[in-house]
Amino acid sequence: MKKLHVGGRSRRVTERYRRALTDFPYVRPELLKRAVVVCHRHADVDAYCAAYGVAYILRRLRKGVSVSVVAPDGLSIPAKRVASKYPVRLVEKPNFERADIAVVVDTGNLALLGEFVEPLKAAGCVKVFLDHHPLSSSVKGVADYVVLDESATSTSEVIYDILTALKLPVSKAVAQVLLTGIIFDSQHLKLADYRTVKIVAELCGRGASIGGSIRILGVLRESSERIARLKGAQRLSLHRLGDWIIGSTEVGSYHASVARALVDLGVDLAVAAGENSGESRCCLRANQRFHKAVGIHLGGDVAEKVAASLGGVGGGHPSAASFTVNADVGTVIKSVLKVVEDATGLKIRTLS
Ligand SMILES: [Mn+2]
Repeated sequence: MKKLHVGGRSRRVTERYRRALTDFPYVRPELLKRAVVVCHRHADVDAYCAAYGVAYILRRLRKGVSVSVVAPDGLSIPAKRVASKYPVRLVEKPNFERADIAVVVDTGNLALLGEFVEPLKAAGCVKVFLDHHPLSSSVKGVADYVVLDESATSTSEVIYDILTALKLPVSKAVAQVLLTGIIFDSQHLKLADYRTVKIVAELCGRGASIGGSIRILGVLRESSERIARLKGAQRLSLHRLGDWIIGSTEVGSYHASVARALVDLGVDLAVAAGENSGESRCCLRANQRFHKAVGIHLGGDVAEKVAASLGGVGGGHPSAASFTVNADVGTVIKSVLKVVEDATGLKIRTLS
């Protein structure tokens, strides 16, 4: 099978990318009976929304196709909120052997598929990866087709590109869901560029609304999440990296939300970690100023490195990343600070 990899940092839409969009799903629709759509573990909003969009596209292309969506280790809390309003058929144990196609969304590293790595590798079906993360060798080794736009703020944008390339009608529901994925991954459009804004405008033209997405994402947080954010602030340790402020903290849950909250409070780089049955999860968030000036990629330069050194998995974006390892929280935070020191060549000073 001819593999089609479409990548690059360029915003320029290449002919190859355009062809990849119009050829999706690379299986003749009449042969499509069963499809599995796979999100990365602990699926975030973008992954869920992209999966919703793919399920919609496949059903439009082939009436009666059975589409099941799988999220290893379930959905993140905000993704659950999207799912309660816009459900898909979520299954715990997908049948890869009987599937004609497996579409993996928003997953830059194969290890993020957890227990489904081996079943996916072994499956005889066509394997398609749709993404906006840098292409990893682990994905290259398995994928038959990759449609990837690293300059897109979200995989939901890539799904919208496919929808329009195939000239499929965009329902109000799918417009709202894709817009929600875009709003989430672009940090409420803070990272949006011309093309993102153009897609957002088109989705709003199909009946979606920005206010609607923000309401789904939940400005009103559950009290448990607010307590985690407040505890995160209460237990905050501060460090200086040159003129930059790094904040580290320990919380049991809502790590991503806590890290985001610390950035909102004023740290340049937030490290929120917590232990759960021998495993530590850590989320990293930085403000755009830090990312632009310091130039470290929290996914590739920090999360992946710390995860590799402590025997775990991780990855992410330039200013948002996470990882899970088998180590205690103290070791995790120390390792993050050490990797940041090594990557920047600056010394970290912990404030008392
Ligand atoms: Mn994403």
